[in-house]
Amino acid sequence: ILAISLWVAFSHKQYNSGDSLKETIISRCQTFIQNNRTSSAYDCQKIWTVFEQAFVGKDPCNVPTDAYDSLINTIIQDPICNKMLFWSKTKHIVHEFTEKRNCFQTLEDTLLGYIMDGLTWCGKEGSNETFTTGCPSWNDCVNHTVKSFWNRASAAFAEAACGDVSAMLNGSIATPFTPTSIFASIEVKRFNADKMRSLTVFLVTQENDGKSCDDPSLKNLQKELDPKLKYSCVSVAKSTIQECISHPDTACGACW
Ligand code: AVW
Repeated sequence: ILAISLWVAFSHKQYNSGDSLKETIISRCQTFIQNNRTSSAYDCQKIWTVFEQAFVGKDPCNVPTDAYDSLINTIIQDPICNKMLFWSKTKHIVHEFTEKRNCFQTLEDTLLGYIMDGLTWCGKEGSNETFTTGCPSWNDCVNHTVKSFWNRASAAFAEAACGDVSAMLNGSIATPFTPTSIFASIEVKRFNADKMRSLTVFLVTQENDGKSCDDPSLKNLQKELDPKLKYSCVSVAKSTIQECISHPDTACGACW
């Protein structure tokens, strides 16, 4: 009896976890389409099916980035040139800012990024289920199910970057341009100087950071860029951004 109860409880839990991920993904997809008047050509049910095919039945540490190619191709969105905003170690403040006004668009403000932001998922070899708990941690393996998704989605977002592009980096950490970050290791490497005109770094600083646009890691960033791209860096106090977040009516260009 104990074995049967455990089996019932266990299988029910697993069923619910995948089921609620599906509900979350489909409802986020529908919300985004309604709120952004995005083309109704996107079929949320189809997006779920294509998403699932990337990892279901696979070892959660053996999902390479290209497993998500079909998903990326299904959900492809036109980039909004001159508004694209990349970020590294500034996730919270960046999204508080972009949520309130339309000056910038991050990956998480696109349909794909919006749907997946903050979620955890994985499959299991020999199983057709989807799991949201018991998945490996981000740094446990190279071909990590969730990490591969963000690497693939970030690569596509960066390849599409066009016009005047911005990046918000963190001036309160030792290396604002960290080589191991997605921004440094994936996105910057995929910037296409034929589509892009410039990169502006907004370095978010706090009073006692001592970090400025002269930071050596930002010199490394500059070296990585195609010389055809115009590079600039502006140091912006965190309090100035917060002020702008609390006054959403301030025009984009008047924030700093
Ligand atoms: P980040 P990136 N466990 O702030 O430059 C779970 O370092 O890398 O900025 N999730 C993790 C972990 C972890 N240990 N480490 C990183 N992440 C995820 C996409 C998590 O969601 C946009 F286009 C964290 O918030 C940006 O321009 C996120 O990776 C660029 O990639 C970023 O970590 C930011 O990537």
